[in-house]
Amino acid sequence: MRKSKVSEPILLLSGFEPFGGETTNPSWDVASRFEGKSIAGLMVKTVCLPVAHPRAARKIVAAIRRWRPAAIIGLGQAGGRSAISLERVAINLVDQRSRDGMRDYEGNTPVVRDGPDAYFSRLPLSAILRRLKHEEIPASISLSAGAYICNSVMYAALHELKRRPRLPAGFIHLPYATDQAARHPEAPSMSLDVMERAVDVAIAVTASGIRKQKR
Ligand code: PCA
Repeated sequence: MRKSKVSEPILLLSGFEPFGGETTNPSWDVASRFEGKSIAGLMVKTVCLPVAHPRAARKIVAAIRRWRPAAIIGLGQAGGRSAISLERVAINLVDQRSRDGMRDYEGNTPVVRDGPDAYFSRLPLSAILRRLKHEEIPASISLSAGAYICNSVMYAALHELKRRPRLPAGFIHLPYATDQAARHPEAPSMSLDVMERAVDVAIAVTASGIRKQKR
């Protein structure tokens, strides 16, 4: 990694503020390490999102309009998962009832009114998974990004990009970081350094997919 040139295409990398009683969120702790870095010809711009609907979805859409990125990767914490989760699908549903302290949206609020039921990730998930396995980083493809704020951000980004179908965009959930592990002794955790390596791989593989498109 090196400092970037201004002319490089942008990869927008998002993370989240802490939520649910945590004081940190590995998604932002990892994302913020990449701000201004150049990886495989893409310059990384980061944005930290609130864990709130609809503010998070609005903020990612505003960042897409502002930075006009060539690729987007969203990061979020999925406490309890044991591996890097490459999300395959985002659904048009925000269900916040199960979360303590959050407002009750009666269950079935759409992310985007009258939007399609779902969007599929446009990241090269199989290629990313292969590279992560090669690096011996635990990872898997996930069929559910949930129905909470991470899902809403993935959905809102893909909806915003619906007229740019070749632009790679998607979402990756991260386990608890080791600094959170003491509060969750039963749950798996991963070090921020390993998660950083995983995100670096995801960015590099995404960048190489863009280069292949151009050939
Ligand atoms: N994880 C939550 C919201 C923010 C985050 O980091 C989720 O999975 O929806």
